[in-house]
Amino acid sequence: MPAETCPGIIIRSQSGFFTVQTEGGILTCHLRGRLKQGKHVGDLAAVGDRVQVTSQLDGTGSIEVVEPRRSSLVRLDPRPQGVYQQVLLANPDQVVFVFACAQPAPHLRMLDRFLVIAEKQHLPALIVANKIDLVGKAKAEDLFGFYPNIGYRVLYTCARTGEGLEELSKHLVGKETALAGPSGVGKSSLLNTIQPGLGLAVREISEAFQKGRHTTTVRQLFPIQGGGYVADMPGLRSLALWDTDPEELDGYFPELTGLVQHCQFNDCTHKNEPGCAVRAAVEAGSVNPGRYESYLKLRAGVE
Ligand SMILES: Nc1nc2c(ncn2[C@@H]2O[C@H](COP(=O)(O)OP(=O)(O)OP(=O)(O)O)[C@@H](O)[C@H]2O)c(=O)[nH]1
Ligand SMILES: [Mg+2]
Ligand SMILES: [Zn+2]
Repeated sequence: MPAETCPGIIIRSQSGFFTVQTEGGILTCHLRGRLKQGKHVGDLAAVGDRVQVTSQLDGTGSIEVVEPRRSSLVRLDPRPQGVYQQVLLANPDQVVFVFACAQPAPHLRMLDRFLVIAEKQHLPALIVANKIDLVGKAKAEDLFGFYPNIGYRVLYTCARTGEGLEELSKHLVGKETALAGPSGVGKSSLLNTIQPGLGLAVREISEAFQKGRHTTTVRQLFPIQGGGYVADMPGLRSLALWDTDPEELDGYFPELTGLVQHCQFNDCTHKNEPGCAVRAAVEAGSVNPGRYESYLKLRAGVE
């Protein structure tokens, strides 16, 4: 019985079932068996994938084709039979990293690691400094203010008062965005305020600072008004920098890429070699010392 296919986008995936948004509505689908044949080293279908589906008489659907991805946010998962590529999000246009100015205190070395991951996966990154009500704009700019100098835009927001949310919305419209950041920084709160009606679970203040699991655990794309989708991505903390050569790291720090060619040794590790242009720039104050610390930490991790 040949059925007509129609295009759609996977907006949710759970236990082998995919929720697909099509023009005609939402369809719960499974992956057509023949797509699973042969060897595969990563997720065949993931949230964000553009697909072709057919609908069955019982009202469910079947994914017939997964279109090639134009980008993806991937986590490598070591398994006994080899490293498996887990696709956290297919086809993102950008990643938005949300950190709080306080409660929890921003861990900028973690932000730097996220930025390197975005660079490595060729995804434009935007930084959101949320909870500015807790510290004031001036202190917030003390914390995050140098990032624009190295090419990362910073938006200052407050999910409580709505400050900065109009600008954030502008950056989200028409794009597919991965929203990431530590637990408790207000990712779900921001989405709820931008898009009333989503009703995402937000942690109670009393539990907000307990370490452990994210309140948000299901991977899902939310359509936003005016077009586009946002994915609230829990658990990026465990996203390791995989398969990266130490020298490659230079290329993922935008403020270092133009400098390294001026180091005296072309295999300079920028730690303590004589004639190191990176160290000279740190000492002269043109490279942020915290970023240099992040560089050394990451470099030690991939060596
Ligand atoms: N003062 C203040 N509190 C905020 C702001 N945004 C969020 N919160 C509070 O911060 C706590 C955590 O918010 P969530 O939205 O659940 O944080 P999340 O980033 O989604 O956390 P996970 O789902 O665990 O990753 C809640 O108590 C919110 O009310 C803000 O701009 N200012
Ligand atoms: Mg959340
Ligand atoms: Zn050097």
